[in-house]
This record gives sequence, structure tokens and C-alpha cells, in this order.
Amino acid sequence: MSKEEKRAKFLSVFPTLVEELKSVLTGYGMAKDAVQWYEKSLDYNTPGGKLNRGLSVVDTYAVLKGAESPLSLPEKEYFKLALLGWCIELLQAYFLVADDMMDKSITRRGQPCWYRVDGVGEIAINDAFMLEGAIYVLLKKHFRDDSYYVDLLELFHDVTFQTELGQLLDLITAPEDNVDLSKFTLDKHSFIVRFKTAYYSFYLPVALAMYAAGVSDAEDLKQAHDVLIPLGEYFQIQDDYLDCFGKPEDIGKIGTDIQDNKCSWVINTALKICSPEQRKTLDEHYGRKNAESEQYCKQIFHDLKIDQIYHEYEEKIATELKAKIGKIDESRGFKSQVLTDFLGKIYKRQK
Ligand code: DMA
Ligand code: MG
Ligand code: MG
Ligand code: MG
Repeated sequence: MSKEEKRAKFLSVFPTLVEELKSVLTGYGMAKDAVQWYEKSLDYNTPGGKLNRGLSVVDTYAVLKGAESPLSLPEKEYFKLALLGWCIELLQAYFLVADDMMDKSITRRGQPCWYRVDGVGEIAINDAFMLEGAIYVLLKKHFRDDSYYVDLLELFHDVTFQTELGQLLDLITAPEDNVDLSKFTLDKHSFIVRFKTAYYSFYLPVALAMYAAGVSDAEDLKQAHDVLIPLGEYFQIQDDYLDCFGKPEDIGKIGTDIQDNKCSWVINTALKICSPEQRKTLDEHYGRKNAESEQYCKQIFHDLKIDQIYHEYEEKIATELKAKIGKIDESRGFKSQVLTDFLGKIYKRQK
């Protein structure tokens, strides 16, 4: 089954969900222009990305069920799993709309960030809340009678809060008016990225599929967690690397980490190996809101061959993760294939 077919099938579920959400608003007697606004926000912010998180829910479920491919699942079963996948994409949409405002980003997925669209501005804050709200409307409608409904709710609530904790740390470690590079460490970075990215992007899709498949013994959830959190850390290190070294046409966004004074993997790695002279330049130019200062920092990252260190890191972490995956105990029904597939999806990604 080709990747394109899987993606097309997953995408084909989305318009149904939008109609269901709109009908909730219509049911409350909401004005037509409000319903249209919500539809536009859903369409603009939800389906335009790689859909890795959403697709992983159906893929993982198929592996756990021993199905040949997600497309060979019975239609109703596929729909429910795809719906869970779309709930992660909605969660992601909610985080990204807010993240782009807080990070003052310009573009996302090759288009202007939602808050920068004409007429949107700070209404984007409420739109973000409503993207999150959609998750619980859909879960209630389709999972209320399932034995694991409360597990799904708790999982979404816990992971959302963990992500918000990560975002809090990410933001307060990057004050706009007080650049202090001595506060950055790779340990701090690791903590931030596990919370802001790894839980919702890696643990959540697998845990959702596990609950739906009935492979949700606490030991198995822990086995998944213990590989997926370091895997998610690796993914965010890629994001940090690409923010500085990636091409906007590949990553669909313009990097802002240097100007935003972010505690990213790139600056932390540079701080460990730079000369006192380079450190002085970084102290003077990192986190300053101008392109010239940003360029000074980029030159130092280039001189320090951060890209080479990154490629070495990538080989090392991939080897470590493969070894961890090799030790998974499959006796209760969990399958290490789920984790191998995840690693395969992100290994050496350019976007
Ligand atoms: C991503 O952090 C985390 C969340 C919860 C959106 P980021 O700001 O590095 O993401 P991006 O580079 O996509 O703006
Ligand atoms: Mg951001
Ligand atoms: Mg951010
Ligand atoms: Mg980033």
C-alpha cells in the first residue's frame, strides 16, 4: 500500500469531521459567519502538515491488530482510528496556532501563520482554544460507549498539560529582554523538548492506538513510553537543527530560534565547544531581533561544524534506539514493529 494512498484515505475522513463540528455550532443556533469562520480555521490549520502523528495512529493500530495495512481494516473501524488520528492533528493545530504567536513566527506549512492572516490577528487565541475543543466534541460523539473512553480523555488531558508545561519552560528559558547563555544546558534542553514535543507527538499516537486495540497493559504502555520519549527528543533535536540549517522551502517555515533566544540543541552544542572569542560574539548577538546578529551566530555555528556534530549525533541515537527496540518484550501483545516504523519515519528527515 503506497504512502500516497494511505494519506489520501486518511485525508478523506477530515471533511466528515468538519461537517460534524459545524453541525454542533448550527445546533446552538450560531450565526452563519461564525460557522464559516470555524470551518476556515479548521481547514487552514489542521490538514496542511506531514500528518505523521495522525497517520501513525492508524498505522500502529493495524500493526497491533496484525492487519496487512490500515486500508484492509473494516470501514467503520478505520474511521474511528482515523478520527483519533485527526484528534492529534487538531491538538497539534491548537498548539501551533498559539506557538506561532508566542514565537513570533512568519510562516507555517508554507503559508502565513494563522494570526498573520488578514482579519485574524488575536482572534487566533480563541481559534486555538476551539481547535482543542473539537477534540472533545468528536471523542464524545464517537467513543462515549467504548470501555476505554475515560482512558482516551485522561490521555489527551495529561499529554496536553505536559505539552503546556514544556511550552512554559521553553518560553521562560528564552526571555526577550535578557539574554543569558549561561542558563542553557543540554540537560535543560532535554527536559524542555521531552515535555513540549515527545509526549504529544510520539507517545500519544501509539498510546491511543494501544487503547483502541486493547493492548494497553500498564507494562506495555511503559515499554512504548520508554522508547517513544527519547525518540521524540531526537525528533525535536532535528527540528532545532532544521530551524537553523534547513531550507524554508523544505521545512515550510522560517527559523526563528536564534532571534527568539531559544534554548535549542544548536546553541547548547555550540556553547560546549566554542572558543572564548566565539563565546563573546554569541553573548553579543544571540537572541537579538535583527538579521545581522542572527548571521553572526550562524557563521559561528558553521565554523564549529555543528552540522557534522548533528550527523554524528543522529547515527549514535538511531543505533541506541534500535538497540532499545530490540529488547521489547512482545509477550503481552505489544509489537516492536510499531517503534521500528516510527524510527524509520523520522530517521534523516529533511522536513
Ligand atoms: C514545538 O516547538 C512545540 C510545540 C508544542 C508546538 P517549536 O516552537 O520549536 O516548533 P516550531 O519550530 O514548529 O515552531
Ligand atoms: Mg515555534
Ligand atoms: Mg515554540
Ligand atoms: Mg522549532
